[in-house]
Amino acid sequence: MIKRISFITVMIILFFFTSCDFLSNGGDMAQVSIPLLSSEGARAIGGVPDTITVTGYTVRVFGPGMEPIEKKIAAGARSVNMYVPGGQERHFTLEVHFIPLRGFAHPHLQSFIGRATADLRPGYYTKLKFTLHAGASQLFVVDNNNSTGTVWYADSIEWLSPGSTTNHYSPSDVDISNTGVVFVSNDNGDTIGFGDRITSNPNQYSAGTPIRTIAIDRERHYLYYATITNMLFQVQLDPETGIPVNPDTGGLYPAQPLETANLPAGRTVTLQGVAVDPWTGYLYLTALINPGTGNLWAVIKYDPFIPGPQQPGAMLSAVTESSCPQISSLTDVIVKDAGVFVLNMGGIDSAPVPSILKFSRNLHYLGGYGSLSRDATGTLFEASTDPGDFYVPQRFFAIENQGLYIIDDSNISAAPNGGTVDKIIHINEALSSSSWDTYPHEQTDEFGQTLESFNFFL
Ligand SMILES: [Ca+2]
Repeated sequence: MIKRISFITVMIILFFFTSCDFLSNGGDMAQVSIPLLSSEGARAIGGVPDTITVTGYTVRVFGPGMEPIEKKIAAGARSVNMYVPGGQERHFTLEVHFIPLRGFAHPHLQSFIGRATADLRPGYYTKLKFTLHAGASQLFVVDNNNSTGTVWYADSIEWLSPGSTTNHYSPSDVDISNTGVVFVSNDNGDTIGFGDRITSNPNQYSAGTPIRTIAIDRERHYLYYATITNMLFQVQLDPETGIPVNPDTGGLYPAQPLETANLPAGRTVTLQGVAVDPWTGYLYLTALINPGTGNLWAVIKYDPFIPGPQQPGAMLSAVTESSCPQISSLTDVIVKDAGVFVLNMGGIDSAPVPSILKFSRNLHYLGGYGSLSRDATGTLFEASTDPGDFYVPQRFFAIENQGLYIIDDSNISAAPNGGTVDKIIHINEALSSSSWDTYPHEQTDEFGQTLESFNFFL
């Protein structure tokens, strides 16, 4: 009997090794195929330049009623074949990892990403196609403590190859368009710089007003920006070039103002953060609104395309601090596969609230993580890089990279060199302390700056 079980076990193991795509033989699975080479029929991954060498692929799947799936595929694979639980709205991400060769225009890019959504019938076969755009990138971190400003960059949070460039603008945010062009907004002047890489002399898009934050829809080719006067704008990007220049006229596309003055929830008092849901094109906004009974912090789900009373754009739903007491004061927002994440900060001498709040795409509160790093008095910040210890989380960055990258700003004085104790944080979408990492790895008030000299916003 023992021998028989062993034989069956070996056969099962062999089965999985020889046909590892058969995740289950249950009747609720659907087969999905992604051709990677043109010899496999219509190649699914158009848009890969010949100035890169592909080093591998990752496929991720999520959807209602199923556990997320992640599958790694070696570089030489001809196609991806996998079994996925059948059902509606299976969201597939194909990430193509590569190393750049000579002549690749965007060496800060680390992957291309494509997305596809499919309804899968159990027992049926579906072939997926992807249009790829810029994916994971080097970490670009805006540092805006004075009127000159710096954009830091490094290959990873390990910061093995630090570098920086001083820009003539006062950088407030950075994002990357579908082709890999880098956009940096400016909250002192009124421009958004864009170019193939970070440069002190980029091309300029004049916004007319200083810009607090930007977000780029790489699927639908729009740049969004929110001004320090709390207006929201949409600018078309050319899909071929990824820049806001109309190829027919050579001129810049105009900025379309979107409706924010009369959101159904009330007047927008401040607009802090804007994020794009790449799956739908909807925006998520972090804002202080006034419904007429006083100011309320809110996370707003927003459709930028729906016709409005004067301008396009309308709120679809919102969650405010009156219904979600964990909301205190909000800075930035990001949309990942796992949901909508916002950066939250209470007063240092107020009741603690989580520093990161997680919501479903329909803005149901799913939980929080972290708190302000307080000293023994409980009323002052204390330098710490321990999991869950935050200063003032200001902004998400590296939007297409896996997990959450966060600028954690402070004005804690670092005694020997007079700067402030600031750090950058990485944590996974599950908000697991075991995934927590910071740069620098350790900090104290006295030696806040080790290898870097971040100042950020405070
Ligand atoms: Ca600071």
